[in-house]
Amino acid sequence: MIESIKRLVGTDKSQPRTREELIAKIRQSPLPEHVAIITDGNGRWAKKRGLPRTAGHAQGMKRVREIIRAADELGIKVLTFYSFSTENWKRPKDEVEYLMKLPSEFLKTDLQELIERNVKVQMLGEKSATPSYTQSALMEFEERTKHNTGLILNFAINYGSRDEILRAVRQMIEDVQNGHIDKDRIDEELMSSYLLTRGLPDPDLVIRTSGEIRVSNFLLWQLAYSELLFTDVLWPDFTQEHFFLAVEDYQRRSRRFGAV
Ligand code: V0D
Repeated sequence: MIESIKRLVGTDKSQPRTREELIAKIRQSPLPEHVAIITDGNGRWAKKRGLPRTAGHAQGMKRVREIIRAADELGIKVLTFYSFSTENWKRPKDEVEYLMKLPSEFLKTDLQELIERNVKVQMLGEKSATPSYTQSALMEFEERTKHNTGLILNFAINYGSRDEILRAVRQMIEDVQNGHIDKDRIDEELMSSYLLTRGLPDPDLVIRTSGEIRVSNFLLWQLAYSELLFTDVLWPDFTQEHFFLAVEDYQRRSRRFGAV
């Protein structure tokens, strides 16, 4: 269990609380605008049960769906999932193939609900390296939800933060050379505008499941001031309640330490 959640549960004398009480309480305090999640532990979850790793990914996708609903219900503005890193190509071929089918799977089961929820789906990362059936599912999500004004849902697919920063630097140098920008005008705001997250607020809260205490090339520039929450819970076991408690933990931490 999340260390800070253990602490929270242990010190909260008003236990037990219903889901609705928890949500109502959370909505009384400032929310994190942007929550980003590293969804780790699908393989380990499956191994513990003697199942193929792909079974962990299937259960992981169900949790993605539940957390989208929870974030939408709370009124969070941006939710980002680190679904596939540039490193993940090194996994067994059949596992990569399975992962690449998930977006089209998700399209069949969830696009309608996301449209009804007014969710806007966006991608971070280089789509062009993925198979054509993956690309068309991703494009259909983006296309069919591009005018929506509710929750912004980002999937980082084939994403790596150092690569993102390098591309930004190269583009900025080109724009200095062709006179579009002035070298002396390069500041944090301009740099942010060259990143894939342009236009989005930086993550306020980053959650990583499954016990690893690293950021692993995820949003390195953007998480300069983020609250980080690491939990031993494996992603396929991460429920809405874990999410609500994580947000509540964030609220307690940001009250204590102020905005920075
Ligand atoms: C596996 C846990 C949803 C993380 C969740 C291609 C690892 C299940 C999507 C998805 C993955 C992506 C884009 C989109 C709609 C859905 C997804 C991948 C992996 C990598 F528009 N789950 N999911 N994509 N997993």
